[in-house]
Amino acid sequence: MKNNITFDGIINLFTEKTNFTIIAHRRPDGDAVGSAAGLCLALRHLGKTAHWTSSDPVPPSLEFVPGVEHFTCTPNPNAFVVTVDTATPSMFDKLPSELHRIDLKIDHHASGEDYATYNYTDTTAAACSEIIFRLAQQSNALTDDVCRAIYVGLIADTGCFRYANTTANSFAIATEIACRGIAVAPIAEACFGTRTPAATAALAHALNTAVYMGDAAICAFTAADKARLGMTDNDTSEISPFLRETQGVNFSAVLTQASDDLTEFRLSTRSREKYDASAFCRLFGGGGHIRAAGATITANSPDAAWEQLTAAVKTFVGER
Ligand SMILES: [Mn+2]
Repeated sequence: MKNNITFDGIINLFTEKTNFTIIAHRRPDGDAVGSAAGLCLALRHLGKTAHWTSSDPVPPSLEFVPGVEHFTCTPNPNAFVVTVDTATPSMFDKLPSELHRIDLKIDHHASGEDYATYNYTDTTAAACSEIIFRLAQQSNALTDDVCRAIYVGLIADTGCFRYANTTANSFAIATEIACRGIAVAPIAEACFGTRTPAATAALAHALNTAVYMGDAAICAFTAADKARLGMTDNDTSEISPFLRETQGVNFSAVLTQASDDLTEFRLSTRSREKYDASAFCRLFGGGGHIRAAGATITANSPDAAWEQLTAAVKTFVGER
């Protein structure tokens, strides 16, 4: 990947253009929502027309984020189209095809593609929201609500400033946000201190069924498991990080069968220093970060998907 636009070049585009459609990746997480909603609010503060979208709805746990009200299911393809936190076209290809002509990509993933007219990737940013913060700041568009949205992305991708990607710049941005008098504790409480009853049930299922292979921990949810536990796909987001917390576990993987397409199994992985989770996910055409990555496995049955996963894990962790 190679940037073909500078930070200042992006500021100029934000000044020149009047109408924006922002795309966040499918199954939007805290950084995707924080980046998209934050950028949307900043552009609106500049007097622009701006909406944002994703191929999946905003999860209920992130509906509190300022700027979520500008999410649209009918995005304007004739606007200037910007993707945020979205490494590859596969992360937005379920959106209408007229939206696939991307004008500007703003991202922080180390793996990905330059699929836009203008591509800007800063892999030193712990969260894409960090880039959006600096862009909004330089554009004089840093409102309190922009900061709140960005803080969501910042704590989501750094795990509340615990992960290896956390830098002095992450803390500097948090400091600048706190210095404005914004109450940060309720944001952290909403993101990290609250769980749905179904997510707690999902955690119990994971703890009861996890399989350990060498220093890897893996578990699976079939569509039937999800129905029995009353779960949505959002209720599994905590599980792969949780499994990794066990002493001696250096890699965790959670496989979840999609309810709408029973041949689709979503894979969420986490790793410690020893392994590259994104390299593992690339085996299945996915990607992400070194410590947190995802992919989709296609299989005719949960058993077949599980077999694919365990075979790959066995080779990956070198267990015989
Ligand atoms: Mn991100």
